Amino acid sequence: LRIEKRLRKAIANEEIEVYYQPKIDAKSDQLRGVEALLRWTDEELGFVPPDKFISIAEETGLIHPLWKIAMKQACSQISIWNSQRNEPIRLAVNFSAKQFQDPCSLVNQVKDILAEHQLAPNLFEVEITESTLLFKTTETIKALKSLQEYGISVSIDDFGTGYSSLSYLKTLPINCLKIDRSFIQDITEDNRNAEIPLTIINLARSLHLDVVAEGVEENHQKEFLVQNQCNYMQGFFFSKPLSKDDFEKNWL
Ligand code: G
Ligand code: G
Ligand code: MN
Ligand code: NA
Repeated sequence: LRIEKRLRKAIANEEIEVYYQPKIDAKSDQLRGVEALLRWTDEELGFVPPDKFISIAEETGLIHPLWKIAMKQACSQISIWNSQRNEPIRLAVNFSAKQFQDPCSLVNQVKDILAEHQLAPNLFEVEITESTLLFKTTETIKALKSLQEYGISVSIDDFGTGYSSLSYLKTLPINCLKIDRSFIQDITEDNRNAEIPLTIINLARSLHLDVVAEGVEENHQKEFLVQNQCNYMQGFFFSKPLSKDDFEKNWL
């Protein structure tokens, strides 16, 4: 309850900050885009881990205003960075299942915010978890379809940890699978325990989906993923999520 109160205040005063974690193109070894991840340090509570405040936000209905902060801050920042670059940076934002309860208005708000910041829809990605799809209401699917038709790409986050049925991967509006980091961290120096990442890479390829590896921490994991034609990589090996200033210093 105390956290909820402080969170309301933090949202009202925009004390929540977006951090950016690079996604690397495995073919070119270049920066492809970033995932926006929220960070909150409260005067009284100190640093509050995102897992904690996001689940509270989901329970209390604060997830939508929180998402709006993430969207506006990140879109405005990416737009500034891209105006100074030849190769644009793509932006991925996490969407919570709860937000698809009013899908029509969600889609319109996404379109409005992108337009407001002049961010091309094909540079924007929605990350949802498998559980979002499990709700599988026709409404959620319609919303994802219309985002996709608008040019936005849809990724399934933490893929492999939920209860995905393979049949829905073929029919649902999805562009990309993000292999959960637990599977990447299992890959040993001699490439043992790589069956699951390999299977997901092959599954993605046969369904014409992109595939991202999350949680890449070691060089041998990177090498394995590059060799096996994973499209994109993300993880502490390349960079942890960075504040705007640190991202500019290290990546621009
Ligand atoms: O690095 P990290 O500790 O940021 O993230 C912890 C969890 O919080 C992850 O599951 C991540 O997806 C989630 N998360 C971070 N930012 C957001 C956000 O803006 N919206 C949602 N729904 N989840 C987020
Ligand atoms: O659920 P989602 O994938 O959106 O969450 C991203 C979370 O993963 C963030 O908390 C981020 O800090 C964390 N993360 C990103 N890269 C790595 C990594 O290489 N190792 C570990 N342990 N966590 C990571
Ligand atoms: Mn994510
Ligand atoms: Na993830």
